[in-house]
Amino acid sequence: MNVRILWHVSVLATTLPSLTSSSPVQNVDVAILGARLSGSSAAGDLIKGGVSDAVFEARNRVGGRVLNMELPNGGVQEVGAQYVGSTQDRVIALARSQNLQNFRYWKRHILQAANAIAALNGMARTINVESPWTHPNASEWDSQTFSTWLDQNAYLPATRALFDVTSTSLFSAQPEELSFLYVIAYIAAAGNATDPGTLERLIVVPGGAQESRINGGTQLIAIQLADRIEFHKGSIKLNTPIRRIVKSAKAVTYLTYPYTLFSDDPKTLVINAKHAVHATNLTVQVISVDNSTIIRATFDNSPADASYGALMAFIEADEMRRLDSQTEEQVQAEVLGDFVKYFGSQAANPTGFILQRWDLEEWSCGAPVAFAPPAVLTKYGEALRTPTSDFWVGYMDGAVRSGERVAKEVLVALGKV
Ligand SMILES: *[C@@H]1O[C@H](CO)[C@@H](O)[C@H](O)[C@H]1NC(C)=O
Ligand SMILES: *[C@@H]1O[C@H](CO)[C@@H](O)[C@H](O)[C@H]1NC(C)=O
Ligand SMILES: *[C@@H]1O[C@H](CO)[C@@H](O)[C@H](O)[C@H]1NC(C)=O
Ligand SMILES: CC(=O)N[C@H]1CO[C@H](CO)[C@@H](O)[C@@H]1O
Repeated sequence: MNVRILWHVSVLATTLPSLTSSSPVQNVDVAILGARLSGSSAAGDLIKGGVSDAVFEARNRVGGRVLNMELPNGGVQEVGAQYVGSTQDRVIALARSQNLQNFRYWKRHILQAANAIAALNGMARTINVESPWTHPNASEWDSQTFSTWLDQNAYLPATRALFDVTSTSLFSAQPEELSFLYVIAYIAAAGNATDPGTLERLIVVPGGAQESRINGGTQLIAIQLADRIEFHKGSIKLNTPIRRIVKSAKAVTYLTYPYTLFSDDPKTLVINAKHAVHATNLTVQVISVDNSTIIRATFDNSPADASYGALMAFIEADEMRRLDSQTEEQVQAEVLGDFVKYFGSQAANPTGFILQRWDLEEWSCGAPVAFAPPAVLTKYGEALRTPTSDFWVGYMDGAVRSGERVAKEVLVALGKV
């Protein structure tokens, strides 16, 4: 049987323990790397389809960059992915099937630079979301940055400032870092098979990707997926980073673990799997174009019942790079300084404060999404795209779509459907 390697896994260039005949062996039909939304939804579908599987997760929790945190008042705040919106049908259907309720929390629209947005949307409509690199203008667009295009099409200072904030909010990257083709393809993916992607759907709140939140916090989706896997006697192994994958002549995958960046434990466990699924790898109250602030956008993050008030903000791209080496206290002081500028002196004394530094997390290395600089999509697009979703790449919806697709493909390959 062919071994399918879905999704790229980076292998660390350290000395790896060797496989020995004394290593314990576990046999499963399918081994799944990563208890994120994609891996967990695939695992649940596979188990329902009669396939034995095991999920291996490096962290001590499920959900990846979907993470709930508790405030001192008991309220739940997401510090990772939290919004769901129009055309994100699969993640909304999954949450509904789990009896999770979404709610609309927004009050205001953002201004739009209408002509540039219409031009971007027009280009996005001509993209084939399955293979953006086959577009007749792919080479031209992939050889320039988003910034180059903005220099010509959004050069008025106020318009440019809005696009700069849009870029850092969507990608946590400056326009100078992004391939223009990647930006167009990302806009094209902000839709589904019947509703083409638009930039508005990425950035506005009503009708867009940030339209709704999930009552109780989005990590409940990952936690319930994990419960479904365990209910069906599947397993999720936490604290289990997979460091090495070996294909043998019999086309069986061996996955060896455990040891972490910091300990070199020579123990290995060998897992024999017929298939491997690699599932490893977000409007607004304030939009600020004042480059002396580190917070450029804030969101009302109060719970559905408004029992307390919460503000959420991102520190993006160059601002976060500047703060990477600072302590939590220093970052908190800068954030509260900006909040006071926007909301007044009351904002200086919150009853609780949560700082989540995704850029310092070993198993994420940053957030919210991976992006392509120029010349990556046209060269490697096919290899990068195969395992992921055509729509809502980088969003919870795209994760659920890819998990569901992979489960279907594996069930077909194993002759279960
Ligand atoms: C696309 O999204 C819209 C809004 O969520 C939905 O009504 C429509 O059924 C979706 N189309 C498909 C093909 O899923
Ligand atoms: C592709 O590029 C050509 C030349 O720059 C331009 O005229 C054309 O409008 C572009 N196509 C799209 C879909 O933007
Ligand atoms: C902030 O913006 C002003 C005006 O656009 C510019 O002159 C200045 O260099 C910018 N400062 C930083 C730190 O980017
Ligand atoms: C396993 C894997 O592909 N990890 C990647 C996740 O995304 C970060 C940031 O985009 C990469 O640095 C990792 O290599």
